[in-house]
Amino acid sequence: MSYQSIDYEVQDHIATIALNRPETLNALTNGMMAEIVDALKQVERNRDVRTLVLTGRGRGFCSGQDLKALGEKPAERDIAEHLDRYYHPLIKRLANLEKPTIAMVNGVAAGAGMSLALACDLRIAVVGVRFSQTFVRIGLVPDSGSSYFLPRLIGPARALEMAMTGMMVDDETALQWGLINRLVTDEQLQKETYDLARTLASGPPLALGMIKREMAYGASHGLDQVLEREKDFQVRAAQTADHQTAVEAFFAKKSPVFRGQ
Ligand code: T3D
Repeated sequence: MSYQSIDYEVQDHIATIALNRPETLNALTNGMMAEIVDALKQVERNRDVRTLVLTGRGRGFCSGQDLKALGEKPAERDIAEHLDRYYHPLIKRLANLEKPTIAMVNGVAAGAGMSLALACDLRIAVVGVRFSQTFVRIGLVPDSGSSYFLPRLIGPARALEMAMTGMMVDDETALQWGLINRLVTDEQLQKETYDLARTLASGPPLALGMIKREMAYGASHGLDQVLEREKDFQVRAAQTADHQTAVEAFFAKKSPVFRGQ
């Protein structure tokens, strides 16, 4: 599939999806969401890809739903169908991808555009970045997973304040609140992101996939269930060739080479 609204490339085991409608700050259209889902399927299928970077072209990361695409009578659209058909498959596929994901947040992230950043595992953002749950500003409520991810990430009080006011959260606040992992200059953004992506791409792929699932499970289950889940995953991890070779590498005082086996 050749893409109109995104760029997709793979280099050194790292896939990059770049939203590419900069004139709208990368607002989401149905076509763009279908393309992202298609690219995510490629990331899933391609064993050569070990890490995903999601970013935007131009000065924005993503401004959420393309408001122009809603037409003249937005209140009359079938929003449930729209969410079911486009947003939910995208967010689920991104959040459930069994490979590490990094949002390289190059600029403003608003509405479902912020949800996209939240659905990634890690966020590296540029100085000057802004985040907003703009939904309320247009009389809507958070969707695309924002009300799932946001309170878990920054706590219910801050999540509610963002959702109820649509306030803009600036770069330093985002870092202080734990909305982002790192805040870097424009010049450092690519290097910091891809250094981290390379670190993740050289890790044990099977264990990394399980770590994602373990942490998500841990966030919404009790201790007894979590201990059982950890045991299940640890049994699987311990049976991998990657575990065996990493222990051998430790005693040989060498760096392990993980093969995803
Ligand atoms: O069916 C469904 O609706 C379900 C799904 C809903 C999910 C949602 O995401 S709802 C929320 C939709 N998004 C928004 O409400 C955000 C709208 N945008 C903004 O509030 C602001 O643009 C930003 C805060 C993101 C950035 O502000 P600023 O001042 O840096 O930029 P700007 O001047 O507002 O925008 C620059 C251009 O991008 C501008 O076009 P122009 O005037 O230069 O031709 C603007 O119209 C365009 N743009 C920005 N956001 C969108 C957009 N065009 C279409 N859709 C957008 N979301």
